[in-house]
Amino acid sequence: MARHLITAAAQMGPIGRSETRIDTVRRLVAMMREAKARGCELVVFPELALTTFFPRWMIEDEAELDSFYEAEMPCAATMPLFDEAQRLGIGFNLGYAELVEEGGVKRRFNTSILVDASGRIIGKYRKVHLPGHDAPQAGRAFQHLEKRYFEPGDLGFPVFRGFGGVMGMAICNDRRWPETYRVMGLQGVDMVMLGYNTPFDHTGDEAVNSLTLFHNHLSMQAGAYQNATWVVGTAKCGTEEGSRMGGQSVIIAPSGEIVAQAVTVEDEVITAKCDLDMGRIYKETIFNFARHRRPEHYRLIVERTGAILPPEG
Ligand code: CDV
Repeated sequence: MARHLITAAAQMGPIGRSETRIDTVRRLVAMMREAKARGCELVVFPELALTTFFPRWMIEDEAELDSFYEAEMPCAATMPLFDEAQRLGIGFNLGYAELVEEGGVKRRFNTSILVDASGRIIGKYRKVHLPGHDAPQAGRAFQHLEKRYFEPGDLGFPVFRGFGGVMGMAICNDRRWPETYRVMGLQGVDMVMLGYNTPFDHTGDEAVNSLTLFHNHLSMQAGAYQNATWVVGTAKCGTEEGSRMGGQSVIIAPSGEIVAQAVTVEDEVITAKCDLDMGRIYKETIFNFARHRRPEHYRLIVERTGAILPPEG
């Protein structure tokens, strides 16, 4: 039986610092309804989709910092999203800042969840690759303090059965690392859902910054092709509190081809009919991992040299 999953990427324009969860959830619900009206069974929202991208600021006041996190999922403010998903019969992937208290100690993660069409959470992922710094950097108009505000995810890269396939999640900077896709590829992933917030000024080097949108697609298209998986990359974009962020949300096939792409830097729903069996030809031929991967050789090379670079001299 064909495994088709009509999927939406629900890109978001900027979220203002003072925008309430209620306002933001209303925007998410509107896009969820549009996705459903266009026949979708799954909608993928961005990283930190409930608030502005707060790691751009040094926030000293703990209560203020906590206000950007969710201590409960769902809570009263996010419940309308779950209720609407259940009413419409559509699943979703949502990124948010997660606050957990363990033995009186606060732990903070950059998290995403996968919710099925009955409104039930069936998967959780915590961002592994945290870019930026743990302290403010001099001379920057905007900071990138993810290393201060989150700890690296402790759940690995799990995959989940749902939506007729094997589903995986990644968050923003994870998309630039081949290991992200490969760990899920080794578990037979059919679709990687991935939200991002990518400011254009992240390196301080104009030449590199000007390649921001190219590198965005390059990394996701390579990850899709090399692991024979669909990738749904959803941006939060536009000029948010003065910080310009890249859009170009995409749905990418296991061939590495882009089959849908956003054309605005605002709230925009793009959709594609994703054949979850499309990756099979690649998984059985060029990327048949069992037949062609040589992990024992990769290990030997590292063991012999003690490093990946050849020794000097
Ligand atoms: N939110 C992110 O992880 N953003 C990074 C930027 C800072 C490079 C990204 O990889 O898009």
